[in-house]
This record gives sequence, structure tokens and C-alpha cells, in this order.
Amino acid sequence: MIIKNVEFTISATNPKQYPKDDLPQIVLVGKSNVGKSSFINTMVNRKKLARTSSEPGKTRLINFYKVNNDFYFVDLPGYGFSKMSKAQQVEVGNFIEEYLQKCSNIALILFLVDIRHNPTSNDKLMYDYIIKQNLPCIIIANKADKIAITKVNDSVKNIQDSLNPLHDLKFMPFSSERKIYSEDLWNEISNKLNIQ
Ligand SMILES: Nc1nc2c(ncn2[C@@H]2O[C@H](COP(=O)(O)OP(=O)(O)OP(=O)(O)O)[C@@H](O)[C@H]2O)c(=O)[nH]1
Ligand SMILES: [Mg+2]
Repeated sequence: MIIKNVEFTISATNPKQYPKDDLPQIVLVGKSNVGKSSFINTMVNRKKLARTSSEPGKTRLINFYKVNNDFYFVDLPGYGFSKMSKAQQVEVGNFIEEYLQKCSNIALILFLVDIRHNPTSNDKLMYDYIIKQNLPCIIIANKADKIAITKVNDSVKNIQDSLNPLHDLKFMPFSSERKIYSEDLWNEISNKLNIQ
């Protein structure tokens, strides 16, 4: 995919603020600190478009980034950030659920998990929710640079066995740090959107 332009559109807290056009939306979900905002920056080759942090809980709102006037990347807040108060965690959970329920332009969910760990209980809840809502989804095993390249395939398979024993969803590795596998992801996204 050639990135001709990418622009931050809006930080939304409620559905009235979601973009009014009908462009398809590619949505990043996953626990806090798993690398959702970094993923967007890597894919569009912009270091600081989406704000990232080594401290979990950086993204608190729903951020929309328009790419090539063709689609949006939607950066959702991460769940499972233990330092957030219970009330804030509930608020973030509500933002996420409201978005996933009310947005009718979701073309694809990119569900990030950490390649080094078994999916968390919150990851499993999110997975069940996505399946129940029948949302199109690819699971991305992120931070692949943190393990030996020879272990990548086995780690991805272990995560799939745990989350999706029927093996009917696509699982792919990724690394923002090394910018590897981004071509494979772009192929998936452009196929889904039917654009080049
Ligand atoms: N090694 C490595 N670090 C990564 C990768 N992706 C993200 N990180 C680091 O992980 C930390 C969190 O990244 P973010 O992109 O802010 O994570 P997030 O999922 O948006 O987090 P929240 O906004 O809290 O939900 C940062 O220190 C990133 O530099 C990766 O592929 N490899
Ligand atoms: Mg973020």
C-alpha cells in the first residue's frame, strides 16, 4: 500500500463524534501496552502520529486516523490496565463496547496479543465478544522481535490453540520494532477493503 496521506481526524468519547462518512474502519483492539498505537505508526510510516508510551494506558479515547481518503485506522484504548481506577476501567470498557456495537463501518478488527504470553483472561473475553458479535477479525501476535525468529511460528500456533482451537481465524506475527511482516498485513487489509 502506498501511503499518500494520513490525517488525525478526531478523538471521540461518544458515538455522535464518530466520523459521519461511510469509509470503512480498520480497528485496533487489545490490552493496554500491547502496541496498538505503535502498529498504526509503523503501518503508515509515521513515528509520532498515534501517541505511544512505555507506560500502559496511553490511549484513553477512540482516535480515528484517515488513510488515503480510503479508510480509517481506529485506535481503541487498551483494556486491563491495572493502574487505572476501577471506575476508569469501566469507562474505557464502555467506550470500547459502545464503539464495537454502534459503529456499522467496521471492515476488520486487528486484535493484538503479545507473542510472548498466553492470552490473558481479558483477551479471552474480548475474543468471545468479537465472535459473538460476528465481527471480521485477524489476530496479530505482536512484539515478534522479542523472541527468536525460529520460535515465531510455534508461538503463534500456541496462541491460536489457546484462543481459537477450531483454527478458523487468521493469526499473524508482527513487530513494530523491526517493521517486519507489515507487507503481509497490508495485503490482508487491501484485500478486505478491495483497494491496492
Ligand atoms: N519490542 C517491541 N516493542 C513494542 C512493539 N510495539 C510496541 N512496542 C512498545 O510497547 C509500548 C506500548 O506501545 P503502544 O503502541 O503505546 O501500546 P498501546 O497498545 O497503544 O497501549 P495503550 O494506548 O495503553 O492501550 C511502547 O513502549 C512501544 O515502544 C513491538 O513490536 N516490539
Ligand atoms: Mg495506544
